[in-house]
Amino acid sequence: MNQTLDHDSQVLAQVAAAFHDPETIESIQPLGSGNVNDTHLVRAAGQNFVMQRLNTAVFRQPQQVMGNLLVLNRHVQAKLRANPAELQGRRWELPQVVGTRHGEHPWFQCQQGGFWRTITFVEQARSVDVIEGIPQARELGYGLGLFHHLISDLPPDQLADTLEGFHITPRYLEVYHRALVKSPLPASAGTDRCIAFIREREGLASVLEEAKQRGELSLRPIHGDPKINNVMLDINSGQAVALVDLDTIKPGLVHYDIGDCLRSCCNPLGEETSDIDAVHFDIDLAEAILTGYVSVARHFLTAADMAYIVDAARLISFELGLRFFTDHLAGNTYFKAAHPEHNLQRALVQFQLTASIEAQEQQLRAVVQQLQPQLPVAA
Ligand code: GN1
Ligand code: MG
Repeated sequence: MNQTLDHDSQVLAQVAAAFHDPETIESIQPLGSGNVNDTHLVRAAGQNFVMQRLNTAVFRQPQQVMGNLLVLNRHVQAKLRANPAELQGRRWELPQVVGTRHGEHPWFQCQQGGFWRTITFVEQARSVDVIEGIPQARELGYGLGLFHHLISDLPPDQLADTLEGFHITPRYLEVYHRALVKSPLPASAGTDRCIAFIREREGLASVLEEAKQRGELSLRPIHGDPKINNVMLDINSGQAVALVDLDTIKPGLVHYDIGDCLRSCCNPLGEETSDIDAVHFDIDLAEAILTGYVSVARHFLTAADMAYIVDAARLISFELGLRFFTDHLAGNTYFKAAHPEHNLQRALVQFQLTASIEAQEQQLRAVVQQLQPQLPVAA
């Protein structure tokens, strides 16, 4: 390693040395574009690793996040050993927790602050921020379906609730109302547009939570953040080979995941675009994703689950817009922002996407309807 390290690099080197013999560390580089944690690629002894500082303002009990990862790993590794037919011959990986060299726990608490952990890197794979075509959409859907299938028999109560309120849209609405009252920001065309958009849709915020309370939808283990670039695709075959970013695994509704997958994959301009008016939801991509998803998820999906898929796509797009806008009002304390209007722009993108889903609701329902026959006949 280079001896003339700046302060941050020194901290990174010190953290990496908690996981690897310093003699073997070849490089440490920033990795990915996460909005919450800090992620680095560490190369040591000829192997790649992902070293992350968990954002403890978000994940207040990071030990529980690690506990969930270990529970998940045990369960999925056992399933993979049985070589399930749903793999269809593909490789499927789950990032593994890497222990510290001397510590009692598989994480490192740095004196300069921060809760750090290391996991294995999925080799020979890449992720995309913006979808590249229909066959890829099918794979992204299949990848989420396979992930859900592999954890569908893991009792959700074996997982800690590491992020209370995550994807509970009515809670985000409450937080938004408080932020709106307190925000010192002057009104602008963008903020007025967001406020009006939210006001017209407050009634839809509880659609999934009410279905859960009525017992129509049930809690299952979920990924929590299966957005497009958290699905790893094999660099040669293009097949989905892993879902990464496993910190939000916890009990929830699969609809949060399906909605997040649809909103992030069917927005061909991507969530970081500044061309707000051109944002749209591509229904052909949605059809391919859902076809891939249902082809494996049909083993556990019910007809009631299917009935709420379109609501989920609309709701999770709306919810993310609401979360970005609330953070803009609160001074960008949750999502990393590159400029003061960044979270406002991101919110407008999600709201435009929501409107596009609403405009195509009937066609989307027809897409879901036509996938129903793939479900096994109820006993
Ligand atoms: C955050 O940090 P990242 O990019 O993996 C957020 C997700 C959002 C996503 C939007 C814990 O994920 O819920 O969908 O940004 N994660 C958390 O890009 O809040
Ligand atoms: Mg994430």
